[in-house]
Amino acid sequence: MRHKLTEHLMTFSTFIFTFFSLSVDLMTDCQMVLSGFTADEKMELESLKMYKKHLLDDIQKLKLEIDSVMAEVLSFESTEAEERSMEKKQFFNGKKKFNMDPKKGINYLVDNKLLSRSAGCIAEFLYKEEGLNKTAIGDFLGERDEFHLQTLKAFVELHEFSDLNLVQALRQFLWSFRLPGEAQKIDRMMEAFAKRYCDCNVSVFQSTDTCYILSFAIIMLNTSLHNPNVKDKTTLERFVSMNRGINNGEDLPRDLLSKLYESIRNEPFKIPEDDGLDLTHTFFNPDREGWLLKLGGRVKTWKRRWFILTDSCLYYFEFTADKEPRGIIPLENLSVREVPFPRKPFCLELYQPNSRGQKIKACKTETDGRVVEGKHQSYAICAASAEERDSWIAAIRASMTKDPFYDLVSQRKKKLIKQNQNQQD
Ligand code: 4IP
Repeated sequence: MRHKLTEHLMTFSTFIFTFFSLSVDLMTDCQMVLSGFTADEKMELESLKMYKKHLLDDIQKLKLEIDSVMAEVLSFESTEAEERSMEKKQFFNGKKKFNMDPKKGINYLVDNKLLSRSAGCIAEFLYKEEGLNKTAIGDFLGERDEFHLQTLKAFVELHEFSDLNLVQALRQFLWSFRLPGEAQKIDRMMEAFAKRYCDCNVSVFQSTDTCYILSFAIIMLNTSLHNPNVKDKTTLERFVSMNRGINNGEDLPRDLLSKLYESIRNEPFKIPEDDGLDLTHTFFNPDREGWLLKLGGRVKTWKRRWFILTDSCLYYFEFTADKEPRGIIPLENLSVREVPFPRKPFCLELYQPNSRGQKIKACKTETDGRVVEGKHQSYAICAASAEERDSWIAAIRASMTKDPFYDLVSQRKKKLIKQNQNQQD
């Protein structure tokens, strides 16, 4: 629209200048023949001369006016382009902030009028916008307050599950974000998923709870069949028997279960890679963090390291602000206990109760930057006081026993059993 206006103004000004040049030519011709005219004709020519002068003045004024309008239009265009590039920059910043801290990122985008604070708009942003960290999306959607619940509902409703079997629907759902680590968050998201699936496929399950329980059974089946660390693979028979009576006291059709089983066996779930590029977000809400001393694996030197306990893993860093840890110790299959050390009174030990003498599965960064396997048979770690040591031991133990899936599913199963009992009474 604005470009059209500029074009018109330019055409008009070209026309004025052509007209101006023609008038000047005409007047010059008249002057050349002036000597051969009568007094009346001379007067007429004089008035023509005056008219020419007015005309020239008007043209000049018009020209100045056009110049000033043109300048205004051009400056308006460049301001608009600047504003657009500023907005683009702010939007990019908002996305970056979101990846670091989802709530802050959304507030920033809303405050800068780049996103409307409505559940629907935010859900669409989370579902469609490229470059968002899927862990951050999961964290945001898993929050408990009413607005986040509405956003989660709107987000789930953007998924179309009609005529998909449960595995196909889960594939779609689990690709749009990363399930958060916190049990209650997982619960809310899987509940919303189950509700949406049942709304899209009305006659498949007798209740949302059935869909919820079976979804977890499928996720666990996926881990069992495709995680190389799980030696005892779930068979179809076990999968069927695990899910006995979950359809309001009745069994689900064997055909359905075996179809779902085959689907997972043939193709594992594709879980989005963590696209945060660094581990920063992992350490947002650590279970515990602080300075501790750690004894080396082969060379027995004590090193002061910043420890972060989160997601059933212990990370240690040289400096608190480091983005990459020096070492990562997964706590799976480990135990923790107090241990006495000469001249180091407040020590704890991480050890493998079932495979003593073997190296603990862990990784560390060598001084040349290579990531290698850890060399420890046990980790000796020293705190500054008995109190600190004990609270680290408690936090590590709590982190080790955290199995969100197990608790969620068993609660839901209990609820179903109770409902069935009430119906029978
Ligand atoms: C090193 O001792 C440090 O204590 C390392 O700790 C430790 O690696 C090494 O153990 C140990 O040899 P020096 O620096 O005196 O050589 P950090 O990596 O925290 O600096 P861990 O595995 O404990 O991280 P080995 O087992 O790699 O030798």
